[in-house]
Amino acid sequence: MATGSGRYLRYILFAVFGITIIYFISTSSLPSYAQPLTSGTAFSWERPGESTPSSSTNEIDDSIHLPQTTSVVESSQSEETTTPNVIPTIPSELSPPAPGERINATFITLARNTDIWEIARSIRQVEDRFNRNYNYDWVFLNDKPFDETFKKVTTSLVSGKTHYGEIPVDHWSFPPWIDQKKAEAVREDMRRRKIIYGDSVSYRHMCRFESGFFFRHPLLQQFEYYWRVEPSIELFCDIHYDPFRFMKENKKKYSFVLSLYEYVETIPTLWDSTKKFIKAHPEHISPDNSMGFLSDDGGDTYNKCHFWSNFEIGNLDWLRSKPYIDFFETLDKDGGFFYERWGDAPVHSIAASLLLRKDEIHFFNDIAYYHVPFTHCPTGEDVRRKLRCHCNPADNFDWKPYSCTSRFFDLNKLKKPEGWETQV
Ligand SMILES: Nc1nc2c(ncn2[C@@H]2O[C@H](COP(=O)(O)OP(=O)(O)OP(=O)(O)O)[C@@H](O)[C@H]2O)c(=O)[nH]1
Ligand SMILES: *[C@@H]1O[C@H](CO)[C@@H](O)[C@H](O)[C@H]1NC(C)=O
Ligand SMILES: [Mg+2]
Repeated sequence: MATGSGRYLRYILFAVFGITIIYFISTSSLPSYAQPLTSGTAFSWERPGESTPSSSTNEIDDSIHLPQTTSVVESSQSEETTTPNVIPTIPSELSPPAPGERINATFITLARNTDIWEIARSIRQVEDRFNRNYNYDWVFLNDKPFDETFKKVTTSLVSGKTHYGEIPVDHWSFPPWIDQKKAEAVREDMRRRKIIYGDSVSYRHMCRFESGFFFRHPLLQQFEYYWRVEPSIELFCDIHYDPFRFMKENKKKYSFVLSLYEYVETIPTLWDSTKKFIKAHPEHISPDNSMGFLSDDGGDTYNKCHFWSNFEIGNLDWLRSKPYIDFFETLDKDGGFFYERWGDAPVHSIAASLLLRKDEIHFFNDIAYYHVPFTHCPTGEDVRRKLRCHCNPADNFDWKPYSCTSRFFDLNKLKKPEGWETQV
């Protein structure tokens, strides 16, 4: 009996204690933390003079990119002690309000389901540094169906619309003219010589797909420009303008941030196929081309220079054009994607250098980028400070001997950014 009523008393004490705790939590000031982010009052993207606190911050229109600092300060005064200062300063000159117009463009990522957390990192950085204010769409492609986790996580991270597509089998397999035995022998040989990805079948499908097919996927037909994003990249600086718009307004078709020499074992006969193409299709070669970027002897031999294609912003209509397709098909027929290990970087680079005018290729000094193992950190302290960069300038690869970027500058008679000599 005594133990029974003791237990009863303990229940009551627990209940009272529990209710007290719930009361404190529900009346504490914690929720006001989140409130400004959703209510649109303390954290406002409204235009001066406009006050529709319920309007969605996700809509793409020109009103969302004009942070109104005075209203922020005023409305947060009453909550001074509990509300974090989400817009601490007047927007700097280099983060101007994004204008309303959007380009017909998308981000594009090729990935496996297992890449989810690596691509999540990349997306977060692209969003934080740029896309949160622009809300461009993002297309994801895979040779297998994407799983629910992949779709859920990426949809929650991307501020624009997300699209998920499967790659048609034809675009991710051996074409009928490839001798499978010969291809297998090559892989075995490359495995013994320890050539990176040399024994991989899927890596070859990936390189062929990126070279000749991604831009023809139905999900990309609706777009004019693309920005390729790979897993585990980093962006070190704010992007203070719309690179898509820059590309369009300046009639650029292809762009890069890093360039280097290709590993020769992977492309021994790529230049032979290229020369064959030049001979067969002289009409496709631009009169003002960048052969000087690719060759030191007027086109006789390839110097292995290429733009590093894990970052690229480019024009899809150019890739879908007859000159590019004719080039890709010449290479594809020769079989080097399987009999060697041709990468999409030299393929895109040779095409851009031969088919485009020099001034259609752009180097983005102000997009700071890392993909293992190379870093592009903008040259020029002033730029780095204004763009709030967090890369170490000593890591910048641009002016090192193994980079081809100096060559690009010389060929185009561009003035190298101040301070480049100190990084050689
Ligand atoms: N769906 C799919 N995507 C792939 C496959 N292999 C590579 N990818 C994607 O293709 C892109 C390039 O592949 P990576 O493995 O990053 O190749 P890499 O950049 O040359 O080498 P790393 O130094 O390993 O990054 C990445 O976006 C990958 O997610 C594959 O078999 N299936
Ligand atoms: C975007 O570009 C694609 C490819 O050029 C085109 O087919 C499509 O009509 C364009 N969409 C808009 C809205 O302009
Ligand atoms: Mg990669």
